[in-house]
Amino acid sequence: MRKFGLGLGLVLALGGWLLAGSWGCSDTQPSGEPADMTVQDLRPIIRDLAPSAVITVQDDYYSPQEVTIPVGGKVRWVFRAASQHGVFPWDMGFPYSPTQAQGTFENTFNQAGTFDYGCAIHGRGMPGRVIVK
Ligand SMILES: [Cu+2]
Repeated sequence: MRKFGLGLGLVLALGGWLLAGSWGCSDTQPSGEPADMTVQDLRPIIRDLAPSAVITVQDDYYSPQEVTIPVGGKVRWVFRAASQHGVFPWDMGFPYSPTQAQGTFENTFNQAGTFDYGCAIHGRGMPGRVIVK
């Protein structure tokens, strides 16, 4: 009985310590930092996470073939093909993708313009265009 009492006491003490610890944590966080963020602050973060356009790379075309995005927007190409393809900008206006059948490739467009691209293997017979404005 005495042993049980000691064990219970330890459990209660440990529980109290854990409780105090967890309450203590919230006190030590920088005061109100997340609450001070506005929707305007979050917008570029959300924009960086979510692409402005998603293009599927298939045999042998991009779908959609043309997208229009805002300056600072991101395009994600999702490769869902049996054979290998690429995303190759003719004027080298953005980095080119690896040649692949499956996988993804992303690019953020920070300047306005029209970016024509094609497939590194199938050339201009597989046209694509990103309009940034
Ligand atoms: Cu191709």
